[in-house]
Amino acid sequence: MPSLRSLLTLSRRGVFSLPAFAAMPALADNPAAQHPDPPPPDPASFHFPRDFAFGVSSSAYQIEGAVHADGRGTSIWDEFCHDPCRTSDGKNADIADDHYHRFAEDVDLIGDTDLRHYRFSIGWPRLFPEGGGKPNPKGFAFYDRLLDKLLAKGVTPWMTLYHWDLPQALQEKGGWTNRDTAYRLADYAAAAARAYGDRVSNWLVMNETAVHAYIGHGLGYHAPGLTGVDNWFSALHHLNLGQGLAIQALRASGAKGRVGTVAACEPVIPSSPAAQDVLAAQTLDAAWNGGVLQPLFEGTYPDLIAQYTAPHVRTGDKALMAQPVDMLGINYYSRLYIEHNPARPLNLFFGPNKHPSPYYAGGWPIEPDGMYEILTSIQNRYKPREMFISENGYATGTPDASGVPLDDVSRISYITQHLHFLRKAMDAGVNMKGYFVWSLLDGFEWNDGMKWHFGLVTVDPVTLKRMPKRSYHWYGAVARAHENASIQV
Ligand code: GCO
Repeated sequence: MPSLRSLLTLSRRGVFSLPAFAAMPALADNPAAQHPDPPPPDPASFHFPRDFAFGVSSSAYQIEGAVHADGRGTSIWDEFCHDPCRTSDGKNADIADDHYHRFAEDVDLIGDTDLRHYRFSIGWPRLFPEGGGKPNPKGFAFYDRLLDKLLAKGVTPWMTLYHWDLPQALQEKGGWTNRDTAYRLADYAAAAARAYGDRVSNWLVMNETAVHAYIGHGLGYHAPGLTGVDNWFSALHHLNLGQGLAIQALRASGAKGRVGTVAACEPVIPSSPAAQDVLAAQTLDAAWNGGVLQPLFEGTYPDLIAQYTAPHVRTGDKALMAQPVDMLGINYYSRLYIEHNPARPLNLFFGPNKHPSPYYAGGWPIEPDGMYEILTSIQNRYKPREMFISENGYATGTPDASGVPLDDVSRISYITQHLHFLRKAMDAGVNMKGYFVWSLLDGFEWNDGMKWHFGLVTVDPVTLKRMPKRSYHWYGAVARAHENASIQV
């Protein structure tokens, strides 16, 4: 039986580092060893409509640090990272990139490279240390400063309200397995609309409710570390309910512009044609993709999981979950490969990827065609008013003695390939309005600690000095060329 630590190397997709997949292709930190990358394309060679947004994404807990500063309350991830620390490298986010104190420099990094859109999240424990009740003025003031700096730099803010950092005080009352938390989220959303509605016109209620429910409440590899089918689907339903209530609360509190949310959506593939693997993949597809999109757009749950959410659904919930959204953010990284596993919830778990995709650090396959597949599938089924890629990114491993690979042509190649398939989806009729690279900075990567580096900019772990990579300059040139392009496409 693998040690707890080896099992805990599961990040959202990093299951391939589990011993069970030792036969997988070597997970080279530098995938160029697997396949030479082409030279970066001309940044002006991409053609997208004038209103298409090129941006960059982050989240509060992964970059801010300052976990005890200015009255911030404890979050479930602070608990997860201490006594004992349950990250695979033993690292926590107490400092992370210290964005809380260095936000002005980071906003300058965004604006100086002509990126005009920044998706970030606000920290619920900073605004309401106990999850509700007494607000923390210094917490609200931090995001005032961040928003004012963004607007002064000509960068449009896209504000995510909940990116997994639930106040621990609410967890102690059951967290997302307690229906009341859905109503606390709505109160928090209303407060954010009142405080920031004069400067924010792109609101994103949730980040990846299905992932938070499954990995944090079903598998226990993410905070709050709960396990089991009932915790998984109790959390999923209350997250969907909270999302609907928060959308209503934002609008009722005067939020202007576009109100939407962000879902992790990927094609789910059986690891083999065996009937039990096919059923496992269909079931996870129902929980991961359908379990969020169907309640939001249709007010129902997919048949394959409805029996698990039913005990938590009350009369009227379906109408509350199904709220009109102006936009839908899709986080796409790669396909998911699932197999039958009787030792795991719902007899399913991540399985080997039998396709010889090139991989990057963390075991993630490079499958840009999967983005086209999932976007066309969502467009055809749900017909969202607008969509955008809210996260798509490439990780390298912790730098070796040679230092951080700043000449990250592999990341440029990854972005290039995905922009190609994004354009292809648009040509097929998918109404895409933007693309946000995950992430601005190398930051905290959840249960993998500080192990994987997704940033366009790396951060020295000791000095916290920001060092832009080649991809930062190249992607900024793509945004600049787009802004200056004379032709409409
Ligand atoms: C997610 C989260 C991000 C991750 C990123 C890389 O999609 O899991 O939104 O916080 O850091 O996806 O795994």
